[in-house]
Amino acid sequence: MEKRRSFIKKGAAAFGAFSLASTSARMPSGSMTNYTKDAGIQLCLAYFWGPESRKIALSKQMGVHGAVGGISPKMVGISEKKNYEFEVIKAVKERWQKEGLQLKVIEGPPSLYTKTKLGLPGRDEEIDNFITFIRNIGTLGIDTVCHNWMPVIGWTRSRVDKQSRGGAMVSAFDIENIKGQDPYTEYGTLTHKKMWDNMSYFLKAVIPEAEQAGVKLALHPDDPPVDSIRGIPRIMTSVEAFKKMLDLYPSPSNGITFCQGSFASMGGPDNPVDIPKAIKYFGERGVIHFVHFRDVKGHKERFEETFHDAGKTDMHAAMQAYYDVGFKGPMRPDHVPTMHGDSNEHPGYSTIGTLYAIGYIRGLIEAVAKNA
Ligand code: CS2
Ligand code: MN
Repeated sequence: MEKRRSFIKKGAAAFGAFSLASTSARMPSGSMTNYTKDAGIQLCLAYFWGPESRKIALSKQMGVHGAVGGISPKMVGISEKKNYEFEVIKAVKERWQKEGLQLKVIEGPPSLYTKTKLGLPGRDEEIDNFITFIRNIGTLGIDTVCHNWMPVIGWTRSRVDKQSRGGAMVSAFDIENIKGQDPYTEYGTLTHKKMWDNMSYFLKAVIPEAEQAGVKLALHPDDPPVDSIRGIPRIMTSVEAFKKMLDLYPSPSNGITFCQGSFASMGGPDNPVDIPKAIKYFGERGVIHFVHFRDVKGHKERFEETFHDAGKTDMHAAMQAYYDVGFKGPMRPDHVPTMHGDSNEHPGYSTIGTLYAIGYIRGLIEAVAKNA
């Protein structure tokens, strides 16, 4: 009996050792040792209103060191200079470094040129300045620019205080609300073809320079992705439109800001965009240079923004798609709900909402990467 008991004990011990040995040999899944933080994705926050000290402090506590913003001469005390000039861009880059952050993507000025998008006199000077800007950021090692093709009226909503989960406030859009607006802006109306012609003219002038400078342009979808607003046509409003844009000038420097919320609000109630499929398609083409990871409920003519875990998209499947295509570029939470105790002064950019979003995004990345 004694012999049998000791055999079982030895057997169990051996088995235990074996299973431990085998898992240690196999590096147990879930171990931190062989996990690259955020699976190599560069998490960033947007600082469109300058170096906000509370947001910077929270970013560093979260270990999120990427900054996204525009080039503001005023921010660095050189107001007399232009935002595309080397000295200004260098000072802005160094200002973020001083805060312990790295300017990863330029989103906002100077990449918002109206005459270029509308094809007005003076566009060539705008394009020349944009090329100077591209050359300068390339020299300074900033390699991604988020731009958009929404002249005059940028991202727009019907309201920014819609009640969401637990009383948080989100932005919402209903096309009925804009039909009553003044029909036209000072620019009157254009055709969609004219907007495409202007896009082609711009890409032909700028993409060769961006290639030379090692800079990637990442075009953001029109938001909301409706046909036109107050006479200004919107063309970047579907997956097909992005395929057409890419084919206007195929190049690693001509890519996309995959704003997931904007893509999720494309299509009608019965033909939503398949987000993981779109990520896979554009990701396999190597043209997703920047991601805005957010979600909505609804469709192009009527939607509201949501908490990252409460929208229409399977966010885990979306993150799985980024992982599967090997996306390791900059990603930011984009718009978030304004949560209790936070101001709604900058709708979509509440600090508390951003904390929740970063935690959710990081958790999703880890879940995907550790189950790969
Ligand atoms: C946003 C942008 O509409 C969107 O999805 O990413 O509009 C962004 O908030 C603005 O470009 C900031 O200036
Ligand atoms: Mn966006």
